[in-house]
This record gives sequence, structure tokens and C-alpha cells, in this order.
Amino acid sequence: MTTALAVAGVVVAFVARSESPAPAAQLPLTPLPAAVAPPPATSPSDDSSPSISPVPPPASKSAGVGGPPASRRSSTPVTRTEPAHPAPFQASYEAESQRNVMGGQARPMPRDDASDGLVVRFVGKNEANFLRFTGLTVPDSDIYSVQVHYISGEARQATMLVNGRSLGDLTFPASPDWYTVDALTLRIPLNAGANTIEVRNDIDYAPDFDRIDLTR
Ligand SMILES: [Ca+2]
Repeated sequence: MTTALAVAGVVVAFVARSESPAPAAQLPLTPLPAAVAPPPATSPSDDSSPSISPVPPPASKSAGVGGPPASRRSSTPVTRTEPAHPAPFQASYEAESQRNVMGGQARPMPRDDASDGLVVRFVGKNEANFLRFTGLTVPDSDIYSVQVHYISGEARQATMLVNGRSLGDLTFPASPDWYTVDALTLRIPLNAGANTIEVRNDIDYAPDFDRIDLTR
């Protein structure tokens, strides 16, 4: 009995020990595999996702950047076209026009080669003999090409005043003869609206003037 009890006690004790350790060992084992398994699954996804995500963003950014520039390019030329390309301008003004002021001996004379068949002669040799173009109207304050058509069988000088301001003495090279029109082109700033250009020579004769062409 004693032995049986002892055996039984041992068995019981053994069983109890075997049962107790078993659950204790299973509990930790179960959580570990579960805990270990999930981390590997998430970590690879995290590693792969970061590497993939950087690629798409650049592609989307490049596409986004490409879009706006296209719209900007279409709108930009419109705004630049207005100031960068002013409307072309061209006008002719006859020297013999009654609108102009012819002082002293300066007066219209016929010349077949001249526009409208007339030039203004006898400008110069005296301060009273001058020619002033008036009403040279331009659309904007800008620099214009001023082409002075004249006749002079020899090189002559004349002082040019634009809106009363002297540009100094200009030399007009000799034209082919006293009947053929030549031209001298200058770049002169003019004001929006009407301008005046006066030619004179208080000492010597100036050329005979045919007309002035303004262009931009
Ligand atoms: Ca003329």
C-alpha cells in the first residue's frame, strides 16, 4: 500500500509535474512562432514598399510638372506677344506739305524725281531759312527709323532739331546729281502723338528736302 501510494504519489506527482510543465512550455512556444511570423511578413513589405513608393512619386511629379508648363507655355506667349512685338508703323510726310513751316526763302520747287513732284529748296544760308515738319504722328513713344529724302549735288550739312531739341549737325552725302533723290536714315526717339523735325543751316545752304518716312 505504502509502495502503491508512494508510486501513486509519485505517479500523481509525476503526472502533475508533467502536466504543469507541458502547458507552460506550450504557452511560450505558441506566442513566439506567431510573434515571429508576423514581423517577417510586415518587414519585407515595409522594405519593398518604401523602395517602390519613391519610384512612383517621381513619375507622378514629373507628369504633374509636365502638365503645368504646357498650360504656362500656352498662356505665356500671349502676354509676351503684346509688349515684345509692337505693331509695325509706317508713314510718309512731304516736305512741301502746307502743314509744315517754311521760313524765309525756303519754298516748294518742282523736281520730277521727288514724291508728289516737289521738294523744298533754299533752306539754309541764313537762320531765317528753315524747314519744320509738323504733325509727325506716331502711335507710341519709341525709337523710329527716320528716313530723310533729299537732293543735293554736293555734300551739305544741316542741323536737325527733334521737338525743339538739337541732334547736332548732320552731313548729307552728295546725291547722284541735282535732280535725283537720295536718302539718309537715322534712328530717333519720338514721342507718342505729334512730333516736329526741323532742319536748318544758319551759315551754308542745306540740301533740298523731298520727304520724311517714319517706320518701326
Ligand atoms: Ca516731296
